[in-house]
Amino acid sequence: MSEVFTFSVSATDGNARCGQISMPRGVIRTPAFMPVGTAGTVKAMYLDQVREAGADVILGNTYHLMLRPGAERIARLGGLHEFARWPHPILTDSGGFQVMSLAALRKITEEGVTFQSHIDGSKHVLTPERSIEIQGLLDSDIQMQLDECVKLPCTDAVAEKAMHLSLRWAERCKVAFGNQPGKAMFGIVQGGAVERLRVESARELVDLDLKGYAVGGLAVGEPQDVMLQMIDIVAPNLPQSKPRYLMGVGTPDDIVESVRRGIDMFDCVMPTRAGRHGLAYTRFGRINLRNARHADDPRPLDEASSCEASSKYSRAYLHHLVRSNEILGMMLLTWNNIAYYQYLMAGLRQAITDGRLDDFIAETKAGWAEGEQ
Ligand code: PRF
Repeated sequence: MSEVFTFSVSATDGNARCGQISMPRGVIRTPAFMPVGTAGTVKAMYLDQVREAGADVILGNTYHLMLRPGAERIARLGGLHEFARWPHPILTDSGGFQVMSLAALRKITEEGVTFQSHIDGSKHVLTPERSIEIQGLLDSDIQMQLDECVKLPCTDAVAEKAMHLSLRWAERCKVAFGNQPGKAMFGIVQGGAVERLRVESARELVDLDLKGYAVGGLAVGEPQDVMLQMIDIVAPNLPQSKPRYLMGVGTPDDIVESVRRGIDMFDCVMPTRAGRHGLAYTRFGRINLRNARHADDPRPLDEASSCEASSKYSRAYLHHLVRSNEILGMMLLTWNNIAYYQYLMAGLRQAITDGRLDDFIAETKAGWAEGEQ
C-alpha cells in the first residue's frame, strides 16, 4: 500500500509487463482483471467471494449509479466502498460508453452528452466535469475521462471527430480532477481502426501527463486481428512507467494476446454474464452446461481448482441447475468464471516473472483446445 498512487514494473517478457499499482486502499497486481460491478454489485456474487477469488480491484459505473441510487446519496452514505462493503480499490468508468449503449435519445455536443435514463426516461446531462464530480462522490480510486467511443466499422472522419472531442474532454477532466495524490485519472486513447489517429490520440494524451492510459474503442465490432493490430500501434506510444488498460476486453484469448502486447489491466462482463447464461470458462475451454452431454457427468468442472464452484459440484448438478433456471446455477458458474479469470491472470503474472510467457500462452491454449474435442 502507498499514500500516493504509484505504478512499478517488476518484470518484463517481450512487450509484456508484470507489476503493481499501489494506492491508499491497496495494491493491484498487474496484469489485472477487474470484475465488473456495474451497480455496486458483481452480479450473483458476494464481494467477499470476489476478493477470495483473487480480485484486487472491481469496476463501477458512473452511468448506472448516477441514475440509481444517485451519486450524492452514495456520498452521504460514505462512498461506494462503504456502501457495497468493498474496502479495496475501485475503478469507475466515466459514463459516456454506457450512455451510448443503454440510454434513449442521446445527443453528443462539445459540452457533453445529453440523454434519457433507460430506467425512468428522465433527462440528464453528463459533461466531463460532472463525470469527474460523480466519480469523486463515489470516492472512486481510479477515475476515467469522459470519452466518445464509436462502433466499428466507421469512416475515418467519424473516428477522427470522436478522437479529437475525446482529447478536449480529457483536458477538461484533468482540470476537474485536479491534484489528488492517492487517486488517479486515466485518459482514453480513441481513433477507431486508423493507425494515424491512434498514434495522435496516444501522443496528445501522453502530453497531458496522466497517471494511466486506457485503450478504448476496441472490441466494438472489429475482428480480433484488427484489435490486436491497434494495440501493437498504441502500446509503443504510451510511457513504460504508466499502467495501460484495455477497456471492455475480453475473452481469455483476447486477454492473453493483449498481455503479450503490453496491456496491464482489463475489465469485461464476459465471465459474469456468461455465468448467468450457463457458460463456464475453464482450463479446458468454454463449457456450455446447458448441453445434454453433461446430464450424467459426475466430474467437476476442474477438480484441481481451489474454487469450490469448480471442484465440489458435478457437471451433472450444474447442468440440472442451469436447465431448471435455478439461481444457484448462475451463482456457481459466475463464481467459477471469476475464479478462472483470476487464475489465468495469476498464471500470466508468474509466467512474465519467470520469462516464459510464450510457453505459458501456448500451454494455456493447448488446454482450451483439449476441452473442445
Ligand atoms: N470508453 C469507455 N468505456 C468503455 C469503452 C470505451 O471506449 C469500451 C470499448 N471496448 C468499453 N468500455 N469510457
